[in-house]
Amino acid sequence: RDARMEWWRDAKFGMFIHWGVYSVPAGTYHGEKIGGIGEWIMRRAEIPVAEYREYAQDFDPVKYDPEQWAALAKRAGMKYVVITSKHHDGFALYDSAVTDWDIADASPYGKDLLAPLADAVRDEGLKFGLYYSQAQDWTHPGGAKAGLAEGQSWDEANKGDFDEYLRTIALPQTKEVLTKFHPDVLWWDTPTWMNAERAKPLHDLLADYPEIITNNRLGGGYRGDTETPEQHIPATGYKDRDWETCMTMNNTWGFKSYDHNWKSTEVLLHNLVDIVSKGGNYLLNVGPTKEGEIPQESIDRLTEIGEWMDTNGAS
Ligand code: FUL
Repeated sequence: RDARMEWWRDAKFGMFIHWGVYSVPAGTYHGEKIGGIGEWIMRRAEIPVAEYREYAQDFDPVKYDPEQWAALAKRAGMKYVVITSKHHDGFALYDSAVTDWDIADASPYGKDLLAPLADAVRDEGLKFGLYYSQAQDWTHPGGAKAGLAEGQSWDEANKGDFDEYLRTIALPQTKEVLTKFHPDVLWWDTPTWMNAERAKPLHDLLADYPEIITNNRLGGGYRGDTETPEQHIPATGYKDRDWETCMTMNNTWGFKSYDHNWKSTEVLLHNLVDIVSKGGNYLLNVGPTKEGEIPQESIDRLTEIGEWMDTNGAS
């Protein structure tokens, strides 16, 4: 089989990181707890763009310690890390030339978050991957909005032409993340409003990166390299397809201050063994805070998984 997939198949276990401006409201809007996953708060509460942008003023991760994060992934026996370069709220965790809605221009932190993590992760001998929300974007005009018809929105400020959004934001930003960080994995998500014609230019960018591994969420019929069951373990795996179950440790990907529904270490280990025995990978999520800290509950569990690895894991 495909030599390009070899490291990924051997990896079995990776860290997913959902981090962004949504860690500021952390699940609460105007004193009200908003249901659902934390990184969807803008969409769920239909927060106006101007108001959501203000959260970035409070996204100042001075405690961010990429070496610690990379060491934690390594300690847990993980072999790769995939972080959100831009999630559905449109906010980029690196300095993007095509927008000021990014960590360098819109936050007091004022500098790229991704290169230091890429370096730390690779220094630990792990692979580095990027998530990029190519279709949904709730800030840049024209970006897709799940649950709404094309062109519809809750706010005039993010209405616009989807094709223009793809041409002026998604395409150049995908180019940026590929050229700046040379990710080993590119993780597309939610192909809302996509079709074959719209997906093709994004897909074609990958031609210059023959080693890169992509998932099945670009849209337009592109299946990528991997299936991505979310929050569940397929009963029998997938025939003739590589696959990766992504899963949260509590009930949210992005940090929510009041979500304490943590899975036990025992359950996480059981999931890992179940997935690996069926030929898949386990991409287990952490959702750091606005200060840049991985929740202690996640650190505890990953450390305990590392202890289990010492006696039961393959090196
Ligand atoms: C989903 C997204 O909409 C969630 O916010 C999260 O990123 C998950 C991994 O994929 O489809």
